[in-house]
Amino acid sequence: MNRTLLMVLTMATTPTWACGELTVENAWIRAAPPGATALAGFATFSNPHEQSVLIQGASAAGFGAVEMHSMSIDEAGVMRMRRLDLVEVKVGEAQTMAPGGNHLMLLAPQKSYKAGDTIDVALTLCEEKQQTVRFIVADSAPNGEMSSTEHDHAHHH
Ligand SMILES: [Cu+2]
Repeated sequence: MNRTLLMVLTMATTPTWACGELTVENAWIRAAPPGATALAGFATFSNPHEQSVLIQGASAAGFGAVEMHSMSIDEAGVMRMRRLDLVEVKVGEAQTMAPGGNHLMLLAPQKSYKAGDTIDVALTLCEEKQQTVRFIVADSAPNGEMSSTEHDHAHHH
């Protein structure tokens, strides 16, 4: 976590952040062929507290690093991923990480995973506070949801 950034954000808006755990649904990691250098994780986070909760980082045993990324498609149609230092989960507004949008990027796996395996990811929510979330490895979203981006791609191919 970038301490300077958090200080700037805090001074700019003077909010107080809740430090409690998030409600997590549909936590899954897309199955990838052996030798993949990164896996993408998705979930829907909602906030049962009275102030925003900040996800400030993540880590997982068996991976070199876990980053939070946004994804967009530039004018040339090329997918761009950008690293996020913070993801804010507002009260009453679910933060959805789904294919085509924000996601967790689990880098440098030390072994390969197959559908049905589970991976525990520790989210850093505030100083000294972590929440461990169990993700299931799957070929597609467990609830069958399809992001708008995926939907578009399905029609174009
Ligand atoms: Cu990414």
